[in-house]
Amino acid sequence: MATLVLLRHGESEWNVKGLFTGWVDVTLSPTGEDEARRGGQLLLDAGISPEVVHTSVLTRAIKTANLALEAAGLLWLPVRRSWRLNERHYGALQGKDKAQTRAEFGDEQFMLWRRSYDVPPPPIADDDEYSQYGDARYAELPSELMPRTECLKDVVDRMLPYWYDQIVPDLAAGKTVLVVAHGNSLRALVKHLEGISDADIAGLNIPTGIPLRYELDADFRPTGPGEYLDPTAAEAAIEAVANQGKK
Ligand code: DG2
Repeated sequence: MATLVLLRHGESEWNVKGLFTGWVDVTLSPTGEDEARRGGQLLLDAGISPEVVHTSVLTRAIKTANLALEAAGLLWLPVRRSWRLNERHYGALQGKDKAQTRAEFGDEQFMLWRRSYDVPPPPIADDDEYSQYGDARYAELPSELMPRTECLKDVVDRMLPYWYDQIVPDLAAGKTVLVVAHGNSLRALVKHLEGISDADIAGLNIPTGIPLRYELDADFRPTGPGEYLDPTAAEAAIEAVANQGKK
């Protein structure tokens, strides 16, 4: 038995503006900072004490982890980071307004790009102002692994090696693990953990800043459904994520 806690970063500046973000490295909004601190307090109140932390290499997840850990008195914990926990690369949609995109392309195409399992948005050009091509943090990423767009299936494929190689060994050592990542990289992980079908994953939305706890069995499968540490707030926030792009 091991405990795994998933935490989507607090609200980002682009979440507030309603822009597709993906790999664009935006920071937290003031509300997002508060959400991150509250996430740490929720861990503390629930008596959950992570022993190791994994984050993406994006500022909004890193800051969220730091603020949550500080609130929980755990800023000293070992932290590992990987691009494999990054948000889904949103391709040419990065920097675009979600509501405008929905109005321009229609509900069906918007939802295909946003929530289908295997339809990626068009790729981003390397010279686009919102491309990550040439970003120093990906210098060691072989060029063929550097995404120009991703669907959720691509995220599952690049996230799972990190799950098996880096996170599972921590769980196998009996450690309580905190993963701080993103709406879609966490959807990919929850899909794997709960065995959600390619069709049903479209209906799963993850709110910002509310820890989601799993107890795992010896095969690193959940013994029951994931449990949000503030279920009432999670319910409303999940609805808000689902409705993004509707104005
Ligand atoms: C959001 C998710 O990512 O957007 O890339 O726009 O979790 O890093 O804020 P996050 C983005 P949706 O897929 O929910 O539209």
